Amino acid sequence: MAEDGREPKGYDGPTGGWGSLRGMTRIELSARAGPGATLTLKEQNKPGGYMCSSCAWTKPEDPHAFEFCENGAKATFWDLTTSRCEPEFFETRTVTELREWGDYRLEKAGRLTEPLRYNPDTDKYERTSWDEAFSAIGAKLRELDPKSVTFYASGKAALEPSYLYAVFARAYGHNNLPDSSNMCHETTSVGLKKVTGSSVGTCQMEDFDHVDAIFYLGQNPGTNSPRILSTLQEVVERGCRIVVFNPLREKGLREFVSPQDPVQMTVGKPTRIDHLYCQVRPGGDIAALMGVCKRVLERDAEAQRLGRQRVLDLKFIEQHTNGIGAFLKTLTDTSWGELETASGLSRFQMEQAGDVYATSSNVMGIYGMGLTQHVHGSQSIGMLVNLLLLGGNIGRKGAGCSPIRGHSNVQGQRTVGITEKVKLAPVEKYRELLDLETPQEDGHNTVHFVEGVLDGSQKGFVGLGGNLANAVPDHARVHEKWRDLDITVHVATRLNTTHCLPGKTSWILPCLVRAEEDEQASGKQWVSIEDSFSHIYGSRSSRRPASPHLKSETAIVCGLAKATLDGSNPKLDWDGWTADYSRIRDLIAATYPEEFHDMNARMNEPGGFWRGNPAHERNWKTDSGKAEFTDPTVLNACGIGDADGRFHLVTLRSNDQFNTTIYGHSDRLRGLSGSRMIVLMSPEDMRANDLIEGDQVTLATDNDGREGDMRRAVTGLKIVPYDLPGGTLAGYFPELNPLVPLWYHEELSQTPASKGIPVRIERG
Ligand SMILES: Nc1nc2c(c(=O)[nH]1)N[C@H]1C(S)=C(S)[C@@H](COP(=O)(O)OP(=O)(O)OC[C@H]3O[C@@H](n4cnc5c(=O)[nH]c(N)nc54)[C@H](O)[C@@H]3O)O[C@H]1N2
Ligand SMILES: Nc1nc2c(c(=O)[nH]1)N[C@H]1C(S)=C(S)[C@@H](COP(=O)(O)OP(=O)(O)OC[C@H]3O[C@@H](n4cnc5c(=O)[nH]c(N)nc54)[C@H](O)[C@@H]3O)O[C@H]1N2
Ligand SMILES: [Mo]
Repeated sequence: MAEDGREPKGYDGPTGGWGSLRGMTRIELSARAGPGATLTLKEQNKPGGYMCSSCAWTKPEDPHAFEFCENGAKATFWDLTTSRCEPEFFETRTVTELREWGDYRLEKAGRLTEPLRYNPDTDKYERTSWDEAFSAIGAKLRELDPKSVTFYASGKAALEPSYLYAVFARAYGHNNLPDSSNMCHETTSVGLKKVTGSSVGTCQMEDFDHVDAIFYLGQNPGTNSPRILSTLQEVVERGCRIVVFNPLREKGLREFVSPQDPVQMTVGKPTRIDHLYCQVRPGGDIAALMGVCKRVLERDAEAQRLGRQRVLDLKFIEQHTNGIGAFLKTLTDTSWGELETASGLSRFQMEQAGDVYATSSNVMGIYGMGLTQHVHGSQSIGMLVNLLLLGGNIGRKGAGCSPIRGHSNVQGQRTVGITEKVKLAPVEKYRELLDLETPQEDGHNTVHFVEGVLDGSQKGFVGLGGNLANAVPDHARVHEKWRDLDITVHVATRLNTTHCLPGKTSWILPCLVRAEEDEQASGKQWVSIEDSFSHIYGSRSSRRPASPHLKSETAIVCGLAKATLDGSNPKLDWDGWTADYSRIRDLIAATYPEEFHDMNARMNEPGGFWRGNPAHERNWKTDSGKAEFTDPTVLNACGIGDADGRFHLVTLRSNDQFNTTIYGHSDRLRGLSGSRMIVLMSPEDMRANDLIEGDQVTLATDNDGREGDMRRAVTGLKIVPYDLPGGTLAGYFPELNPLVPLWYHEELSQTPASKGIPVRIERG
């Protein structure tokens, strides 16, 4: 396949199957994964083994012989590459040169092996020692006002380093603790919490044994959480119906062949996953779900007339919910025509989906970035919860609301205190257990931090993983200003673009990956992580690290903290914690006794331990003490509506990518391959706009005349015809991030709205 161009025929195989094995092997070769990498995979997601660093989908109690998926394997191969990015690599390359490489080439240089310090005179990173790095960073951080420094976390680091990272930030003097969640599921943390009292999903694995219908919105399992496909296959095969809402016809939601099943792999037919596929337009979910609710009410009225069992669960609604009246009034006042326009669906499709709901006993809602990354994303989540509440489908076996989280420990990082919101930090416990008084005011989330970079008020950045300068909105502007920071520190496994934007002083601190052995003074260490179902698992590997100079994330956090703080608080035992992580877990257990008691003993139970969820027990931690119906203020979740010549752009991940890490150039499940600088557009829209395949265009953000705003554009994009709703375009993250204005974010959570960006097409 040409590196530049598109696979002409498109992909007609199912998800999983031989295609996924070939995809894995291709990346194993291209990543130059070391000998034994495939054997290491056998330990993945098993009790006693290590937990995959790719997605946050749950790890079953009784795992398959190979409990991993195509993309989990790619992530592991990527981590276990034999390529090394040693200090010598930088001798012949300036940072200015490397900045032009892009993340694909930079990451391909291999695993970072030794601490590096930026030398502004030579414009190069140079070898340094850990001691020198820690003490120089500590000295610089002490010079700065802590409030002007942000500690970012990208969602991979385990619970132990994450807990200590949050303690370090607060002992130093700020709550500037955004994590990747601020660009991802923060809409869930705020929006789902507002209506159910729970900031995380309410389902458990056993609910899948009882579910009859799943409403599956804005999540792409074939690429982003492939292990869920075996579960979806099982539920479909026992008769559960899956109703999908997605502007793209994603292969993983259409058909699947289990690579675990030798018969299906050789002679069997793929399993059809979707019962009904609704190609909503971007942000169309609010209206689409209102249409579904309308139908459910019609079916309920009909049941009442005929003396049949009601569709609504009246007892539940009365006992457990608040605010249905206002919602029903809005529903009655909104016409089918309005719902059709705002959703992009026909009345018939919404009615069919409503019929599935009305004829199912146990219904689950599952969603991802297609809901959270919109200006009114919390209203989309609210509307999904409305639908579930009508039938009493939360807090009951086989039912519930299940956001699919991103990074493998992103939920866990929030759980153990990485948050910019003071009210969510365990302030009392810090005082009681650590004699620590912590700052009173909220810190920066990602958007605030980036605003601070742009206006110069932020002076320092420490990143526990991630590639923040490339993951954020408006990154062309951000890149210009990032270098004005006084200090940038990156704890990382591989080189990326953000590292190539060094501040006035800058360090790269290389760390172990989860699939490597972590040996400290008291012996080999376990770490722990939390999945999307709030289960906590131990993780350990016996694989030799990529370099003898690497440190664990825990050791690095402790090293930085010790060098930065004045050492006057004997309770902050950074050396002791590094020597023995079980002591950190004791501290986590003491901080959150209800959820984490006996953590050291319980984390290695098969299937992990569950830290519980009040909404699962119908205990609603909301202001009213009940689950809240949402009365929507808009019908479409995009922040800027329709206008002549305006399209709404969705930014996507390909099947060969983990966020900004690009493994290769094949987006197999969408039948796309080659250049990532493409714009997908429906053939009808192409005709109407006089465009043909391969035409070169520029996309420019349409800010609806916002005063004082700048021009944002990405050039050099090629048009590719694709099955999409009218008025919709799609292309890749992070290449299209310069089009997302920093101010275009979710209304309650400030999650950047990367799924419904208003743009115009310019030729050339
Ligand atoms: N292999 C791999 N695994 C990953 C990642 C990765 O990059 N690669 N990233 C990890 C991370 S951090 C995260 S957050 C998750 C992300 O996983 P997802 O939540 O699946 O996120 P996206 O890939 O951004 O796309 C979401 C889906 O939403 C659809 N969509 C877009 N707009 C709308 C809309 O308005 N309505 C509806 N209903 N659908 C819409 C898109 O077509 C797409 O299918 O995956 C995690 N797992
Ligand atoms: N337009 C648009 N923008 C988006 C999104 C979108 O859908 N569209 N999605 C958003 C989402 S959901 C997210 S989560 C963010 C992602 O944003 P980030 O989390 O900041 O980005 P990643 O690409 O996951 O970070 C990759 C880097 O992490 C480092 N790394 C990898 N493994 C480890 C490890 O084990 N430890 C440490 N310390 N470092 C490691 C490597 O150096 C690698 O280069 O992007 C967001 N941005
Ligand atoms: Mo994410």
